[in-house]
Amino acid sequence: MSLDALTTLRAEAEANLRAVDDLDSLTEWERSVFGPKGSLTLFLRSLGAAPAEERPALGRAANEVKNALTVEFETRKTALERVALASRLTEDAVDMTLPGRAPVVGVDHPISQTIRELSDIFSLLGFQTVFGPEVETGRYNFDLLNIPSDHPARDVWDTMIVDTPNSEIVLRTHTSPMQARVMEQTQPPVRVVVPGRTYRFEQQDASHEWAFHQLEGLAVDQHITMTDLKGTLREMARQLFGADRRIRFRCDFFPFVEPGVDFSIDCMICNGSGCRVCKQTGWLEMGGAGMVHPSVLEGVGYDSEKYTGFAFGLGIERIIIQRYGVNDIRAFAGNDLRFLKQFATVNV
Ligand code: FA5
Repeated sequence: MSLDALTTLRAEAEANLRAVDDLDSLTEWERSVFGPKGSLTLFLRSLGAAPAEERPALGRAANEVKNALTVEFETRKTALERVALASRLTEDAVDMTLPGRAPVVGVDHPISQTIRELSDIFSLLGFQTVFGPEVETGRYNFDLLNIPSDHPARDVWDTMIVDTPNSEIVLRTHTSPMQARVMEQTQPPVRVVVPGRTYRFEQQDASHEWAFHQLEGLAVDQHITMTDLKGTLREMARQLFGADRRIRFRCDFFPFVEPGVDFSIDCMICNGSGCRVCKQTGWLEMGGAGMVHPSVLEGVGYDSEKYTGFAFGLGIERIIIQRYGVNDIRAFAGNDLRFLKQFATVNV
C-alpha cells in the first residue's frame, strides 16, 4: 500500500487500455480495474489498513487515479463505439448504384402470336374472329358437316371421345364445327375466322400432334365463288409470307365442301424452286378448303339456291414450322423456354 504501488497500478491500467481495440475487451478492462475484484477497487478497499498519517494523501492520490482512469475509459469507449458504428454502417450498406434485377417478362407463345397475326390479316379483309367450344357434340363436329356416321373420320381411331353413355360428345377434331354454329346464329353475309385448339387420336411424330391448332375461315353470301376463296387465301399468304406469294389448289375431298381442295403456297425460302423446307417441291401445304356444300347450308336453314360460300381450315403449327424451319411439331407443346425464346419479339 504505497504511492509507488498506485503509480504502477495506473501505468499498468493505462497500458492495458491502450491495447484494448474493441468494445468487448473494453468491458473486460473495466471489470479488471473498476469491478468488485478490480485492481483499483482492491487498492481503495485496502486504504483502511494504511497507516493513519499516510491515509489522506494515499486516498487523494487514489481518487485522482480513479478520476483519470474513468475519463480515459470514457474517451476510449466513445472512440470504439464510433468505430463499431462505422463498420456496421458499412456492412449494412445498400449499394444504390447496383443495377436492379430485371423481372422476367413473358411473351406470347408462337402459336398465340400467329393466331393474332392471322386474325389481324383477316380482320382487314372483313372477317370477324370468333371462338368456339373444344368439347363438341357429334352433331356439330360431324352431322351438320355432312359427315355421316359411317364416315371413317368418325372412327374411334381419329376422334377423342369424351366418356358419355351415348359417346356423342367429342373433343373437336377440327375447327369446322363452328361453321354450323355461326351460321345457325346469323344470317348472310357471314365472314368469320375461328382460331382454336383441335384434337385427334393420332400417333405423335415430327409433324403430327394429338392436340394442335387450326384456323377456320367461312364466308357465305350471294354470288360467292371459288375466285373469292382464291383471292382471300392469296392475300392472306402475301400478308403472312411476302408480297410475291402464289397459291396452288389441288382437288381434295372433304364431305362439307364441293368442290374441295387442298391448298399450298409457294415456298418463301426458295421462291418455289425447291429447298429443304419445302422438301424440294417448291410448295408448302397449308390446309383444306372449298365451296361450302349445299347440304351444309341447308342443314342450318340457309337457302342454298340463293347463297354460296367458301370455307378453309389452316394448320397453325404447320405454318410456323414452315415459316421458321422448326423440325419437330412436338416443340410447341414442350414449353421449353430455350425453344420459345427464339420467337420472342422483345428481349427476355
Ligand atoms: C380439316 O381439318 C378440315 N376441317 C379443313 C377444311 C376446312 C377443309 C374447311 C375444307 C373446308 P385436315 O384434316 O386436312 O382438314 O386438317 C387441316 C390442317 O390441319 C392440315 O393441313 C394440317 O396443317 C393440320 N393438321 C391436321 N392434322 C394435324 C396433326 N395431327 N398435327 C398437326 N397439324 C395437323
